[in-house]
Amino acid sequence: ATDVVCLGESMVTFLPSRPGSLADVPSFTRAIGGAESNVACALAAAGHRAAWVSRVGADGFGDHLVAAVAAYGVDTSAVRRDPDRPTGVYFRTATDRADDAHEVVYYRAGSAASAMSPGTVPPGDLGPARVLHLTGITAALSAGCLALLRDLTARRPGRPLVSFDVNHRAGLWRGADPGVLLDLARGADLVLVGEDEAEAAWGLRGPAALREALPEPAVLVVKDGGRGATAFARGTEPPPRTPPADTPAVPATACPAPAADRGRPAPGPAPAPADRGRPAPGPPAAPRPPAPATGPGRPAPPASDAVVFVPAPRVEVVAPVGAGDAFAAGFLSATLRGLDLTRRLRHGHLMAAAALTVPGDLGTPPARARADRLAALDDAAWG
Ligand code: KDG
Repeated sequence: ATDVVCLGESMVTFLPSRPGSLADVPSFTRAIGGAESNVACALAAAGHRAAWVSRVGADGFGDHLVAAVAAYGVDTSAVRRDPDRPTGVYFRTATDRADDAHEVVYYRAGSAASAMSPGTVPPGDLGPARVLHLTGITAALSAGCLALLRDLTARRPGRPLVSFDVNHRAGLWRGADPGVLLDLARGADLVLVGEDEAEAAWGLRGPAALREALPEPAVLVVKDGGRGATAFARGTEPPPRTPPADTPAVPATACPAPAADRGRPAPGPAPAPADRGRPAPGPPAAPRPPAPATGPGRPAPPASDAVVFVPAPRVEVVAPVGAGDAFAAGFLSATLRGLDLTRRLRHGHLMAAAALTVPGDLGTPPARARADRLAALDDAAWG
């Protein structure tokens, strides 16, 4: 059985040989990218059974993409080929200006994956799996892709645990309202969102405002770049569905933070559990308790949330693209293993650190034993 199915578009990625715009860079190196396949690759590298579901063209880029993702140990058997539409492509245009240091330029309109819809992805391609991982990128690709996400985030009995990374990409939403991402997030069990994207997409600032706007997901993780991440978890968090016989079951009570985590104040400024050098950008903001719900028709925000903040380790950032996917993979990996909330956040940070320190999307995650040792450091050693 599959642990995690990740559905979404992947693209052949071109990394610039030197900083510059598309007009200036003389050559590019081929790599692969795509938020959901990045998560699948990182999960497979961490020893989980991961599958990627998508569409690629019946072209050489599609051949390369499928082969490269499969080489990570990901099940690609549900990636279908479209003879009429191309595989998407994107370019990184790294500049040395701090304000737009790592932009992406997409060539994906009309791609094979953008033609996905509820009618074209057979339910059998999606499982059975313990977790279904989706992102907001898919919602921006086409009306059919948005309908597919609406369908997959509809609450229905027996569905897998639905994980949703908001992944607001401003370049894909020109003229369209990313407010729909909030509706989709409300249908998920586990939501990951960056503070910066939440402000850009919805005008919501800070973890407490986000939890107030998103009380439905059992777990909400709010990331604050290089500072750290805050997780809110309800005591009734559902376990990932149908644990296979050869992995330990995750009891329904195992996922919420242990009593010691509940309401724990934020530890001090980020230290380095590893030996890396960039100073933390400043002390992390203390997690604020969720505010009470307001307005008619909104469910009350969870009064019994565990709230945990874990600072990010300091790393020498080479390129930030892919770090959010790696964080999601680390958090999901620790969730599948039934670890407590603090360790789930720490595994997210450790995987993200691996992606931050390479030019491409995919870093080499630390071996599980090493990641477990680092995630088990006491707070003083970690933060
Ligand atoms: O998270 C990394 C992705 O953003 C990158 O690989 C490209 O999937 C991509 C996208 O749609 O932006």
